[in-house]
Parts: sequence; C-alpha cells; structure tokens
Amino acid sequence: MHIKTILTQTYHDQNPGTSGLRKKVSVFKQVNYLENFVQAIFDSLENYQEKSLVIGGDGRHFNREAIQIIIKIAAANGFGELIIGQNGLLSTPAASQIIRKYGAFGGLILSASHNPAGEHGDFGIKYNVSNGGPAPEKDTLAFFERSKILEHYQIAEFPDINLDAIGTQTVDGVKITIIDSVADYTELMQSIFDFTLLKQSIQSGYMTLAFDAMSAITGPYAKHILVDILGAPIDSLHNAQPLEDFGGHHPDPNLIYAHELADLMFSDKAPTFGAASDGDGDRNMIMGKGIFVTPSDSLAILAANATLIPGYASGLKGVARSMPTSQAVDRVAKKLNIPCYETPTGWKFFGNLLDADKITLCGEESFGTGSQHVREKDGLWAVLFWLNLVARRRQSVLDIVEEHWQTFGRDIYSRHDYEAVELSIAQEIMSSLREQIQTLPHQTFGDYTVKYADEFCYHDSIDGSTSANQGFRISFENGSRIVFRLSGTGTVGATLRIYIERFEHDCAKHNQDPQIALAQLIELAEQFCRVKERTGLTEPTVIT
Ligand code: VG1
Ligand code: CO
Repeated sequence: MHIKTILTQTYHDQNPGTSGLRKKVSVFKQVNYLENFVQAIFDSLENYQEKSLVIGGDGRHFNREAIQIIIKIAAANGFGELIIGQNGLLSTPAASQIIRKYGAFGGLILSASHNPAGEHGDFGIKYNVSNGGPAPEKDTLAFFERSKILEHYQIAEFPDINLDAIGTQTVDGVKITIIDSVADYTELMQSIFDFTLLKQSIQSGYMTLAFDAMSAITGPYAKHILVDILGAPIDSLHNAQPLEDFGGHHPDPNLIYAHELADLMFSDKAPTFGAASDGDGDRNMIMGKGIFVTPSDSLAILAANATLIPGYASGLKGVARSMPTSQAVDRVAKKLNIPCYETPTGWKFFGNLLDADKITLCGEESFGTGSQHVREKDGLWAVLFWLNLVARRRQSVLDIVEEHWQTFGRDIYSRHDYEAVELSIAQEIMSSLREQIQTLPHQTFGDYTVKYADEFCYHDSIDGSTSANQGFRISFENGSRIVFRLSGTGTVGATLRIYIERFEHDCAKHNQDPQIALAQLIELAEQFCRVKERTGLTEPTVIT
C-alpha cells in the first residue's frame, strides 16, 4: 500500500459535543479539517491494527466524499477491514448493531442527526466503540486534545471505492465490504417484535399508519420493514426517499418540524398511528389519532407494557432516563420494583448501564428511546414497539396513554428552546443560575417551594467516572422541576433549553394543555434565567 504522510495545519475547535463533532458543512470542507479529526481519533485509539471499522452515514451532503477520505485514512492507519453501508448509508442504530454483530473494533458515523443538511447545513462525525455505543467522554476528550496538537495525517493512495455494489474486495491488503444497509437491522427487529401479529393487524386494516421519514435515512428501513414485510400500503410512507439536503426539511421529529404529520394526526383523515424519525434514524415521534405522545411518557408507557413484547417478555432489569426527562418512568420503575437511573443528556451515558445489564430500556425527552438491543437510541424500534403494543392491547394510542395516566398520574411536561442566543448572554445566564442555586432551597414562589437546587454532576456507578456541569436542576416540594442546560449539538451561537414538569394526579385535569398547566412554572423559569429580558426574544424558538 502506498501511504502518504500529509503535513497539516492544526485546528483548535474540534471538540465533540453531546453526540460527536458537528459543524457547518463549510467548516468541514476546510482543507484537511475532516482528515485531521479522523487522524486525531485514530491516534487516540490503541490496538486496532488488522481489526475492522464500520463506516456509514445518514446520506446528507458531503457523506460520500467524507467516506472516501475516511476509507483511505483508516487503511493507512492499519485497519484490516472496513465494513460500509451500501451507498454509504447506515442509520445510527443500524451502525450500532453492525458494530456489535460483526465484532468490529468500532465505527465512524457521519451525521449531524436532527440538524438540517445541504451545502449550507451541518455535517457531523461520531466515533462509536466496540459495544456499538458512542465513545465515552474520556475518549472524546482525548480526540479533542490530540486534534489540538496534530501536525500530520496518513492517507493511502488508491482510487475511490465503489460504494454501490454489495460485496467484498481487497484493496492493497485491506478488506472492504459493502453491506446491505437494512438486512441485519430488519433481522434484529424480527427477533424482538411479533411480526406475525403486526402483519395480521396491518393487513387486515385494523391498524393504519403514517410514517414520515423527513427525507432522511429511515426511508429505506421503513419501506423494507413496514411496507415490504408488514404489508402497509406504500402511501403510508411520507418523504421516504433520502435526499442529500433532506428536501430542505429540518429533520427533527417534533410537532413543529413534523407539522404535516401532526396536522394529519389531528384531522378526520388520521390513521390509527403516526410516527416520524430524524436525520440519522435514532429519534422517534409517536402519535395516535388525535394525540401526541411526549417522549417522556412514551418511555414510561413502553416500560410499563414491556412484557407484552416478545423481546422483553421476561421483564426489565431496570430503566434509565436522562436528567431532564420527566419522572414518569420513575413511577413505573417504582411500581415494577426495578432500579431507575438518572444520567446526563446524551446516549453515551447509558452504555455502561446497558453493558452491565443494569437496565433494559432507556430514553430521553428529546424523542430518543432505546433498549439493550443496540447501544444507540432507535427510532424505528420505538415505532415497532408502539405498533406491537397497539396490536396486542387492541386499544388506540389515546386509550393506552390515558389509561397509563389514570394508573400512574400524569407528568405534564414541556421543553422551551431559545436558539442562536449570543454566546456571552448564554454564559451570563448560566453563571447567574450557578449563583442562584446556592440560595434557592427552601424559598417559596407562589405554590412552589424549592426542595433542592443543584448543578447536576453524574457519578457513573460502573466505571467510577464523574461528569460535572450537566445542567441546573431546581426541584420543588410537590415534585415539579425546572431544568436549565445549554445544548451541545448546535452549530450557531448557544441554545438554552428549559425543561419544565409538574405532576398531576387528578384524572379530571389530565387533558389540560401543558402550556397552560405549566404557566406558573414557565414564569418562574423566566424569573430565574431572564432569557427573554436578556435576549429581547418574546417567545421560545421551539416548544416541544
Ligand atoms: C440533543 C438532545 C439529547 C440528544 C442529542 C443527540 O442534545 O437534547 O438528548 O442525545 O441531541 O441526539 P443537546 O445537547 O443539543 O441538548 V441526535 O438524534 O441528534 O444524535
Ligand atoms: Co439523531
């Protein structure tokens, strides 16, 4: 193999955030920018010579070019085999599964997930370790440190690889295998869910569905599983063709960005079930006719009903949720008498608990739900879980949710995002919150008395590591909470996220609009952080 060593300029901004390194495409296209980061990753890893690396992305603009570059750098650095999704495509959960199934050393996933794509959009890259999950913080820190002193990278000289044809070829001693992007994943779903029941319920017309792939990666997966195997009509799929710019969509499945689906589900023409996924296929939005299921409720409901699903029939070891996710799942765990863990935002924090068999299900308020079957959140898995539940319980989504609230009470929940806030203002907000949490405990504001206020610091019970500064929690005597944190996935300015929840036991009050039910807490949140006053914004940019 002919390897070139390229002298490169060092970049100082390659710090991975909540989920990999995400930047504007124009930043990634700077000379040697991607090359440097890939080399920094490989320099930080050990003992991968002759081992295999999985490569795939969500198909956004720059995916194919990036993959060709990565192939050559990985070959030059000594990987023995590269396993690549056909056409360079792999959803994030599928990539996680491929790493696990083929015993790969790790994988590189190319995606900026729910961020818009295209020439003026975002690009991203994330390294996943051998358990299939995102690299833990100690690794991502090492990548950043290495990138800041990197002076050269190594790249093999051979022609671009044809990513379209499935099969294995050997190029200068490196095995390059192009795999079907959906086959292994489909097999895994068949091993978890009752496909016979699903097929019968869909083909008999008992369940009708609408799935919006938002012109991103889940299109081919949904087509194969929902249409080809389960027999849903092809027009159940919306925006199922992956496009390099995601058709201009913001592929973040929520009521705002997936409003076409939302409008349909609240109309007379609504099917039984509606769902959407994000850019890289790890998020899910669940809807039924006339109802939107909040992700926090969804996690709780899946946990409460897990034994109805073949893959979870023997019960759950435990559950986990990210810190800002509502406490709905905690109530289920308590009833099931299983442990419930609270982790910082980001899937990488669930990996150790899943590996150690402490938890079976986990999720985040940000439309992410998953289980031990892979080490990423999994959009289509959540969709199949819900479909299986509807088919098995012979109840509508609305009835399942309302019955859940009757049994457990409702954790009324909302998240308010203030996007593209000036960095200095965001820092000012965070430092003022840091000061306030000292004095807040035991103070009373209207109906709310502060029980505790802190800056969340996570101690990983498995590897003993500590992750500090994970957001501010203000918790009240009546169980309500306000959480503040800054996003680690944005690429423009800072995004302040405010998470608000209140528990409502009274069934007569379960159908309130969350914005009204939470009004007092929303006002209190503004009183604490003064984001409106400081930025001049009158409303959050996004409410979910
Ligand atoms: C957001 C979500 C977080 C999620 C992360 C990656 O991070 O809040 O829960 O794990 O995105 O999701 P942040 O730091 O912006 O709040 V994905 O689908 O983009 O990979
Ligand atoms: Co995603």
